[in-house]
Amino acid sequence: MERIYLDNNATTIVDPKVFQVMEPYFVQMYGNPNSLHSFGSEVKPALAQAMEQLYAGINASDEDDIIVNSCATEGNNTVIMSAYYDLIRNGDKNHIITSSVEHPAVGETCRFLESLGVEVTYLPVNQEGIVSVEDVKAAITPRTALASIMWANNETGMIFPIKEIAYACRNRGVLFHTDAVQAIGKLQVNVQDVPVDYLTFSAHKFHGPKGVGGLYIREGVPMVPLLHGGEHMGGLRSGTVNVAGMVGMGMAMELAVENLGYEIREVRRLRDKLEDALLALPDIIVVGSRFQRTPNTILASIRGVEGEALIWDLNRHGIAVSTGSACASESLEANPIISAIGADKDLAHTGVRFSLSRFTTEQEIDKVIALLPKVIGRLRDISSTYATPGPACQMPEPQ
Ligand code: 7TS
Repeated sequence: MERIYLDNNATTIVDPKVFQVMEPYFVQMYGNPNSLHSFGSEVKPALAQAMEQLYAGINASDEDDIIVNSCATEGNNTVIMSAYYDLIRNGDKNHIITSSVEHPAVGETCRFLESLGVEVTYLPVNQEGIVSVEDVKAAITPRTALASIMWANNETGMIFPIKEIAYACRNRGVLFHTDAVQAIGKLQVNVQDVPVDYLTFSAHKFHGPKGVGGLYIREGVPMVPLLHGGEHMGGLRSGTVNVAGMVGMGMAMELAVENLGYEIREVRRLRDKLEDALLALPDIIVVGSRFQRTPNTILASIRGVEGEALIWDLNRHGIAVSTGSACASESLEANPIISAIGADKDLAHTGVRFSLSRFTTEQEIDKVIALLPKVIGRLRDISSTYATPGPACQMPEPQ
């Protein structure tokens, strides 16, 4: 059976061009780049090139740092724990601002700091699923050390007003971090234009390998390392660098920038085609305006259909979608985003996320479009709630 992968916000296929540049660094050029012999020195040019590709990809300046690490979870933990060690434990701050819809790599790290006595504000999102600049401004106090707000949400694809939030933080002397995992390759990410202090990304979300990520740190901004050891990455992240991973991430970043036009035009066109087909069916809503979303993402709420049930049915047909974050989906809890936007509780379990990539074809989308009415119809036929929706099952009116 031909399978169709529409879960690209969870992870992506490694671009064959990325795989090709990584291959020599396993059995041919396997030296430790810190070694003084030729095995070590021969890998260095590729690492330097990868670094250049990363700097160019986000338009970082030479004075800024980019730490190559293991994943976005590590990058997010590094920034938040650094604020704790530097400004809270050893300073006079005691407050962090974040949103209620961050990935657990931010949310759970903040919760851990709460257990150590740090005050955390979890800003709500509006019915479009967006954090407002005004809310960020209102939450800042003289004791705020850091604000951490994602660039784009992984479940809805909604794009947050990061430039305005970054300026609001800078104007009040608050360090600002953004988790840009879902932005790279889907939106223009330019740290000259948007004054973030820290930014995290992860290669496997933009057709690079798993287990390698990056943390951008603006020049002059404080950073206490999470991993201490052999002074790799200028002492900011010790541990022998994942050479093949870094080379692959560099190439993946270059290709992400190169393909951004295609993503914005073609991936969006296919996404919109799928979204239009979904919305043509009765009782389906899609979270957030498509114009304020990453070009590849749809979070649909299908009344009367359990998200998990739809996933299993589609999976039987070889189609991969998700209920939201794979990291949280084993818990079978109500989709926190659909809860956060204020939908009634009958809709909380109905979220299904479709996320495309530049490898998604029109033929694949057409197949999914042809199948959806049948699968949804069957699940609604056996639903105990769909036949008799009561008055409590209404979506809230947009404000
Ligand atoms: N931040 C965001 C916004 C993410 O979407 C993810 C993964 C991470 C951080 C973690 O990245 P990692 O490199 O540490 O794995 N998000 C998802 C998702 O939406 N479904 O599965 C994983």
